[in-house]
Amino acid sequence: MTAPLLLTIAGSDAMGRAGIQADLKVFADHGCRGTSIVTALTLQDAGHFERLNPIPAGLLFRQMERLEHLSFAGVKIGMLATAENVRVVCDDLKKRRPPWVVLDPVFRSTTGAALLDDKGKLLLQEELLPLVDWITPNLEEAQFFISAPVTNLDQMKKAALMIWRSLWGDAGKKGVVIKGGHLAGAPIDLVFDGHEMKELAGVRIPGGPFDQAQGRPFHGTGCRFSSALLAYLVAGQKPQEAATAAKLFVAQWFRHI
Ligand code: PXL
Repeated sequence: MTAPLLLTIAGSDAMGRAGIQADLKVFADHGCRGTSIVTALTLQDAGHFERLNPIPAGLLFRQMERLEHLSFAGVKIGMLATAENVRVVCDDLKKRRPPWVVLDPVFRSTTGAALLDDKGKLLLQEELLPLVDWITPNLEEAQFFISAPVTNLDQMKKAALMIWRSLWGDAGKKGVVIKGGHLAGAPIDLVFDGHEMKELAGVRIPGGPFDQAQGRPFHGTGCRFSSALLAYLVAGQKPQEAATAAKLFVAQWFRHI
């Protein structure tokens, strides 16, 4: 059997910690073949985000056209940068209808830079979310989607339920993982597949991505988590198991860099 073919639609991070470079590595780590479509070029190094350069929507569309003949087992969507790019991706998904789509909303870089414009956030919520299967918002993104504070586990549970219900009704394979890396206490992620709510406990690793004491913000965990989640879903794992495996995979990565 040939390895599953996956697509990442995301920004470029020349350092390879985040974005398409990271996604392609994660796909390969899980025995998948990978293709990529670039939405933006970032200029950054560790801890310093200099500039976001969105790819014009027409050029994004041209990249998609070149891959039109391929049939993907799954698509991961990361940073989109502009509302125009969100629109192009929506149109492509409607045509392509891939079996699995995982969306990491990516509103901001770890250093705080905006990675999606305001119109883009609204369009993503209204038009893109209903087209995908799994979404992996952090606390800030979940808060935007429900227009209410999401700063503790209780609020994360309410948010997961609200997001799921507002998007998918009773669709079966869809779900949301709210990433709690920015919680005040232990970093707990919350997985909700429409049936079961599961907490994924984590530990704050000294020097790791959410260790505020380390001084240098550390990026790439969100990209890797969503790409690994896609690979496990495509491999046929149950969503709750896929999310658990993805969290473990990311934890192993940042222990070793
Ligand atoms: O972590 C968010 C993110 C996503 N995609 C790219 C990035 C970043 C953060 O820097 O560079 C390409």
